[in-house]
Amino acid sequence: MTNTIFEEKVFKNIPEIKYEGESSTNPFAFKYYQAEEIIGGMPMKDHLRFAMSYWHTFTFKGTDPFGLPTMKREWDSLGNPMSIAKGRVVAAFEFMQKLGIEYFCFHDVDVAPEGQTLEETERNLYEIVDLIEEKMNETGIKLLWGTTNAFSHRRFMHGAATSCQASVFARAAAQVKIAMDITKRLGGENYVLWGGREGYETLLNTDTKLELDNFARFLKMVVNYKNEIGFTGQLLIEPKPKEPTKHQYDFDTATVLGFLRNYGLEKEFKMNIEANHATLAGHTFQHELNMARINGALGSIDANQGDLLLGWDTDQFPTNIYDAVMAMYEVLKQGGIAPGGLNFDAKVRRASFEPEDLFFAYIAGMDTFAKGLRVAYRLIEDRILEDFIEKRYESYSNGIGKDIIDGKVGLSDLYQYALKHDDFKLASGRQEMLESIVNSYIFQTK
Ligand code: XLS
Ligand code: CA
Ligand code: CA
Repeated sequence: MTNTIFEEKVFKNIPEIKYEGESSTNPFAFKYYQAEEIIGGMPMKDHLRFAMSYWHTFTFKGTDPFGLPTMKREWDSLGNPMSIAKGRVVAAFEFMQKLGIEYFCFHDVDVAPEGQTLEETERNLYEIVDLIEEKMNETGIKLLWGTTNAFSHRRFMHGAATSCQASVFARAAAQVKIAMDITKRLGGENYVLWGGREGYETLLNTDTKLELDNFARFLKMVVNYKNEIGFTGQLLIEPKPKEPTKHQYDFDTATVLGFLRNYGLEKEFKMNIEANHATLAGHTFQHELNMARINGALGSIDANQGDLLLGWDTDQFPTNIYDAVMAMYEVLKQGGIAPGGLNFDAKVRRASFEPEDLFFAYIAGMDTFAKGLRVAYRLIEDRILEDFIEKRYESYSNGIGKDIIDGKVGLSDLYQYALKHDDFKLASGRQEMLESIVNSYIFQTK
């Protein structure tokens, strides 16, 4: 069936992307990403677990709030929506194979058109899932995570799990059920819940207590269903502070952790941290990764970047090496990202409308994170930050510091101590020195 969709390969003019090393000037080659190269006892590809985002790569056509589509894709000329959907599957697997990407992620609506009824939507989905499954078996490409889109359709104008309308809550639940069934069938390693429109525009019309309680009720149903069907993947929540709503309930990692603990859900969910969402929350990417990691909640990563001057969710391909180094530093510190991975939740710019641009974008993102991995690995191996940090806090390993840590003293004891000790041994934080060392690791690492 698949061979009859296109007469030739979709990306026939584009070569298979291979590693050529740093000195290569070939735009269709990796300069840093060498899938099988061993770093710290593991191939690069297993550290990075790159995934393709189906929606930005295969359904995005270059629209923005001011403009119509700019991108003409070969699959879009296939006629009816189901043929287009099938063409996308064939093109997507060819694309991933050419780049050597082993995982992908998708929302239900990315892969199949919505029908007039839920039943028809489900039928459409399963027809496409059959083809996806066939392609997965043929290529060995795997599903990093599945999810549902409960935010685009007009029925979700007031939210999904936090909608004021119970029948919308029910519809969102039905969609999640179907998407979880599909994710399980395709061997998905995670299931993502991004809050979509779970938030508010104005408090004048919002019962925040009921909405947050309902959100938790919804997540409990997700956990119960996971157990009911025996889905063994990791459940992930993706924090985002705003956009589309003025305030999203999943604001950032700290907010989500507080919410989960409040409702007794903290053991069930980890975080899918997105770089652009971190910056929208006024944090660095590393801050969000770090907060998730130290709380045992770093599950997976949406590796993109925003434009700090534009200030909205631009979902650009990551090319900032500094951010990539510090992100991979957090990943290595946690001992790896599996069963999560690095999903490029990123889209090419509206004016980058040619198919080649999709390849250049992924090559740029994969090379940036590959170099980030190399640098972060060396930084940790040389204990550059570890030794400094250890020394910086050494006052807590003996004397009064140890008593504080061991819970042996209270305010009165410390009052007595402080009366006798005002000889504070303060040392410089050496920020600039450390920044300069990190820079030299970036410059010198091949
Ligand atoms: C939107 C989110 C979305 C999730 C999946 O801003 O990043 O793409 O990753 O629903
Ligand atoms: Ca985003
Ligand atoms: Ca995302």
